[in-house]
Amino acid sequence: MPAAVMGVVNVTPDSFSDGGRFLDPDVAVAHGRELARQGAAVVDVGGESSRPGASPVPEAEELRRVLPVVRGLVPHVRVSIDTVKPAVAAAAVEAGASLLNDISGALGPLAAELGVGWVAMHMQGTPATMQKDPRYDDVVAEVHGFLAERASAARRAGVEEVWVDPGIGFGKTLGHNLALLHHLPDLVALGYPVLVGTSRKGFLGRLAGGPGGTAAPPSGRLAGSLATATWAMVAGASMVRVHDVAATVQAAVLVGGKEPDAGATGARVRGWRDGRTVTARGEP
Ligand code: HH2
Repeated sequence: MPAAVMGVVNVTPDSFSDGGRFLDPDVAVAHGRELARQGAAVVDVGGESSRPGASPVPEAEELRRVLPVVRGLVPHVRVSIDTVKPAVAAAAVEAGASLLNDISGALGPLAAELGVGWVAMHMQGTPATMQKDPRYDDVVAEVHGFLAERASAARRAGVEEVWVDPGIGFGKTLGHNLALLHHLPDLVALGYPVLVGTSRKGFLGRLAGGPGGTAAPPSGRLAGSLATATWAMVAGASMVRVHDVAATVQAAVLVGGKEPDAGATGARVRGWRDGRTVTARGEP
């Protein structure tokens, strides 16, 4: 089963790579539908940037941004809601989202209550300060330990679909990100489906290098994004979170090693590796 591709729709003015492009709900829904057509199994809708230095958005504003987009996409593709606010998560689920993408790693009990899937991501600190001076004694052991503990608590609380995500770029230096990517097979070995998000992130800009020793801008990070997504899938990740869906679906098919059915792009390139298939609406 090839890995699934999660496409990103940021309904924000300030996201680091696509801020301001999808603030109009109609434009956001059209983009999400296009990502689904390109093969995204899940479209992740977010109304608050978590880029380094970002400040929180008031709850009412986040709701205003995401709800029309969730409602517009739900008939067409499985929708996840990228939020750390319980009220936003609950309203998005009411509107049809079936996966909580939780960068705080704290909403497991809410996912249990709402009866939806949950992505537990690791972050050190908060977006406002996380990249100031991230420190770990052993980044791999600490991140994997945190995720194992949160995931098993969520399972015990009754969440059936629990994903773990090392949180690339969230309170991590270039070295921390590379170590976590290198040790992905150990995270996969914990037994939970793994989601990885590297798409267009700053550490790839540093690797790509822009003029005069500066970091390459997000538009110059496709090579690194694809290389890391491909590596993550080879290492056993069951889903990758990306902005460039069409290119990543090609990589997913190549890594999966199976020709897609005639007429299918990612519409049938979806699922996770515990043997279950996920349909567009998220039912096993
Ligand atoms: N990365 C971002 C946002 N949400 N969720 C998960 N599970 N994993 C990630 O790696 C992850 C995430 C940051 O990317 P983006 O949404 O494009 O930017 P911004 O936070 O500026 O909106």
